[in-house]
Parts: sequence; C-alpha cells; structure tokens
Amino acid sequence: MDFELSLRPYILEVNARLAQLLPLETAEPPQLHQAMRYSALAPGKRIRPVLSLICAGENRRDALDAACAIEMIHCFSLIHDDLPALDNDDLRRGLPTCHVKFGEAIAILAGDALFALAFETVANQKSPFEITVPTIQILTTAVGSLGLVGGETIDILSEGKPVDAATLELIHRRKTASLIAASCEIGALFSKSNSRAKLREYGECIGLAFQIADDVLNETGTADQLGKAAGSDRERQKATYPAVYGIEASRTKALDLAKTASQCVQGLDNESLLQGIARYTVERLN
Ligand code: GRG
Repeated sequence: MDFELSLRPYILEVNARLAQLLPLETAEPPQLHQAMRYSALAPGKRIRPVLSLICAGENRRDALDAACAIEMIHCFSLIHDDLPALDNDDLRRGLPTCHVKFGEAIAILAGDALFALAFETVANQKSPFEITVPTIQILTTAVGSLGLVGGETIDILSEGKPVDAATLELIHRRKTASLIAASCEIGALFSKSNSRAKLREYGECIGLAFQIADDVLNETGTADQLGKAAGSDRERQKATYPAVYGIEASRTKALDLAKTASQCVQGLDNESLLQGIARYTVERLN
C-alpha cells in the first residue's frame, strides 16, 4: 500500500495531462470524443506511462506527453481487445466496455482515433528529433505485426488448441511485454543516464511477468476485484501460463522474472522504485 502511494504523484500527472490532450467531449462528433475520454480516463493502473516517467529520471516532465501517448495506445488495444470479434468482454476497469456503452462502430472508431492521437502527441512533443524519431520507431515496432498486433493474432488463432511453451512465451512477449518494454525504453531516451539497454531488458522481464500474473489473476480472482471478467481465459480455452504450467509454477516463473528485472536496474536512477514496480507486477491483486 505504501508503495502504491509512492506511485500516486506519477499517476496524477498522467491523468491530468491525458485529460488535456484528449479532445473535449463537446468537440464534433461528440459521441466519438465521449467514447475516447470514457475509455482513456477510466481508472486504469497507468503502469506503462508511470514506468516511462520513472525511467526518464530527472527529466520526467519532458517525457510526460510520450508517456500519455503510450497510455492512449494501450487504451486503444483494450477497446479493440474487448470487441465481440476478439474477446467479447462486457467489463473493463470496473465499467461497461466501450462497445457496450457506445456501440461497436463508435468503439472501433474511438480506438482508431486514440491510435492517431498518440502519434500526433509524440510528433508535437517539445523534444529534439533525436528523441522524437526513436520514440516513434520504438512505439511502431512495439504495436505492429511483430509486437502487440502479432501477439494478439497468435493468441486468437491459438484459442482452443494445445500450445507449446515457446508459442505461449511468444504470445505473451508480443501482446503484453512489447509495450511495457517500449514504455521503459522510451522513458530512458529522455533520461540523462546511459541506461537504455538495461531499462529495455528490465521492461521485457516485468512485461512477461505482468502477463503471467494477469493469467493467474484471471484464474484466481473475481470480476469485482479485477474490474474485468474473471475465469474467461479458461472458458475461451486461451493459451495461458496456468493452463500450461499450473498456478504455482506460473507464480514461480513470474517471481523469477521480477528478480531478474530487479537485478537489471541495480545502480540505476530510481532503483528502488523500479524494483518496487517489479515486485508489484507479480504481487498485485488486480
Ligand atoms: C494496434 C495497439 C494495437 C492493438 C490491436 C487488440 C490488440 C491488437 C491487442 C491486444 C493486446 C492486449 C489487450 C493485451 C493484454 C495486455 C494486458 C495485460 C492488459 C491489461 O493491462 P492493465 O492490467 O490494464 O495494465 P489497466 O486497465 O490497469 O490499464
């Protein structure tokens, strides 16, 4: 709890800037802007933008717009992931999903518009092009066919089929770890220290651990606790760590990854906060 309190200032900065960057609900067409704000400002954990800010060290203010862009992309992926054609979920962040609230067409378009706004935000950030261009490179690679979209595709195609350990890890690395690793690496671009490779490696470890913990929570948690469906992975016969390794071995794998992540950031700026996030990633209850 103390640790979660220490992240509070970062979360508040992200929430305030996101509210400024998103078009007003009254802007034409209002239904679209209401849907964008509804999903993006809903109470998510903000772990990705917070990681970017922490990895930026003393220069965290410069990294704020890029951090918000990452959260917009994440929200886009959640909106589309929840659609009937993909996971068909009704609950997200404790609220009706975007398509349940606004209809499928508006939800698809709100996701598309959040994706565009993310890159508009990065292009408009007041940073030198030596930072902005790599930010765009890292982000596009993280979300493309070798990142989120590819991971989600293998995930959907694997439903109901037995998957081997290598395919399972590939799905999780791409659909979840890629954006978390990108969040850390992009933060590092803004930092004065030469820590880009170490922070990327840290992000890859906690990203994989985060998805393993998510799989475990889907098995062991409740919808009230998670703010989204519980037990749905088993119902849809998804490729998950508990399905392949069992709950206890999955927890052990996540803990080992968190330990490796903690070693990656030894001696770096904000070491203890980053190590706290590594622990939180695997110990979290939602
Ligand atoms: C092109 C961005 C893009 C996406 C299209 C739909 C899709 C392809 C990818 C889905 C990727 C996805 C939803 C992976 C699951 C990652 C995950 C663990 C989500 C939950 O993240 P939390 O727990 O959620 O950080 P909150 O609500 O706290 O932000």
